[in-house]
Amino acid sequence: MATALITGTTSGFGKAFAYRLAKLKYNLIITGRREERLNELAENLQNGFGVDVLSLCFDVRDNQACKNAIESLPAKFQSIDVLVNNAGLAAGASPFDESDLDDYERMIDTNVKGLLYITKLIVPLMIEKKAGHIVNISSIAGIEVYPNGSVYCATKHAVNAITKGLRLDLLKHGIKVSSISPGMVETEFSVVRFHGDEQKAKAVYAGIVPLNAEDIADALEFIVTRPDHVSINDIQINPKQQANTYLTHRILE
Ligand code: NDP
Ligand code: 8X3
Repeated sequence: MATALITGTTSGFGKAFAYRLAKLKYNLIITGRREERLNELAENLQNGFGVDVLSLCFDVRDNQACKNAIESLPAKFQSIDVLVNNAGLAAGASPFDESDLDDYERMIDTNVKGLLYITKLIVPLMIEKKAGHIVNISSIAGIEVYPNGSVYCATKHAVNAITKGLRLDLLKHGIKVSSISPGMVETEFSVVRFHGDEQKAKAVYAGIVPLNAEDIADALEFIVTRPDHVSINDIQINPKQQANTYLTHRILE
């Protein structure tokens, strides 16, 4: 059986990815900071799909914690076939002059540095076995910059540059590198972005039918189930009512 490591599985895409890959019979390493959610998820995946699940609770912003987690992998989880770099967030949605430096640091530390810390630890394991697949979760924000989102967009532009660079550098090792770049998906993402303000979060999706985490899991399933000779570079996926980052067709009652 193949093994996948997914970061950020306590919610949203990551949780849907875990269920989808368990359905595809992957053994799983699931990660996040909320231990109770991780334990519950691990139990459901093991009982529901008969796969082996290892739960690792740590903050991807902490390089030493990432190292400790990966170095603690039992032998049977050390051969990782798929790495899904999913943990990430937006913090704040204000014009540059009104936005908060702490929010910038949270986004850069999580979306860029956290992704690098994990990738740096997993790539040698993949090189050793001359196989593997890295799937980075980017965003439409990595393609277009929108008002009040400069730093979040910058982090996803960075994810795209890293994805392309990894694809070049890991080519000779037989490692595939893909990304998924979704538009608006209703998860806990907007609640986190607006620092817990549920009303502001709900307003993001007013008058549109947003994507849901299952739609993104469909994209991941497509990417990881292609034949070995096929590599999907990126899947950009939007709701029907979203043309780009700032043009949505809202039908308000
Ligand atoms: P959620 O907020 O629902 O999930 C985010 C996940 O990331 C959680 O499991 C959270 O776990 C984890 N996470 C966040 N910070 C850290 C950290 N410092 N260390 C470890 N884990 C962390 O959001 P989504 O599922 O929507 O987002 C997943 C990814 O998709 C992100 O990279 C986001 O940028 C991207 N994305 C989201 C879109 C959307 O519209 N929803 C669209 C395009 C891309 P915990 O809090 O337990 O640590
Ligand atoms: C999240 C998508 O456009 O809401 O990455 O910022 S967007």
